Amino acid sequence: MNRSYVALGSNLGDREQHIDDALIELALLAHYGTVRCSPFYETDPMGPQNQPAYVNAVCVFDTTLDPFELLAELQRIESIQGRQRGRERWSSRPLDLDLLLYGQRRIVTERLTVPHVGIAERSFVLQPLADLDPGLVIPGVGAVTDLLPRCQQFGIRRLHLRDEKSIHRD
Ligand code: PH2
Ligand code: MG
Ligand code: MG
Repeated sequence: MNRSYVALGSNLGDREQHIDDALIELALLAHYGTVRCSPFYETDPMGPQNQPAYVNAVCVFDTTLDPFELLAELQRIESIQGRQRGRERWSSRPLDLDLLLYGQRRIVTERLTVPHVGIAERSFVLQPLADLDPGLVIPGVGAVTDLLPRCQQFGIRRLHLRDEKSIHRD
């Protein structure tokens, strides 16, 4: 069993609805049918500035999928929610799911890098990680609470708390 942290982002359409829908899909993958999600934040865009603000959050769940199977599932969920791949880097998207952490694993391949490459630099990732798990240490990188005050701040505004999502299977 591996504890996985996934970042969620949306800046097109009904942003919060996209993230809520993704949380249900992720709960279907999660071993106990449960994902725990951070508060939602509205955040200024990183990269091209001629795009709408994002809603960002991070969730955590346990999974028996290996990291590459999990990555494929994240891409499947992005595409069912209208994401078109191969567009301009850092452009607007209805849903972005990034695998941030997978247990204590460090993975560097062409398809997947874990911990996620941008994890230590983005307040819209570190703040929700710290909300979920204040004691979290990112393998090979450091403690989230040490990284947070030093990272780039993207004007993040807390929206509201989310309940834990649980899917009960028979
Ligand atoms: N994601 C991007 C590009 N820029 N900006 C914010 N604030 N939040 C994001 O999730 C984000 C971004 C590409 O993945
Ligand atoms: Mg991203
Ligand atoms: Mg992505």
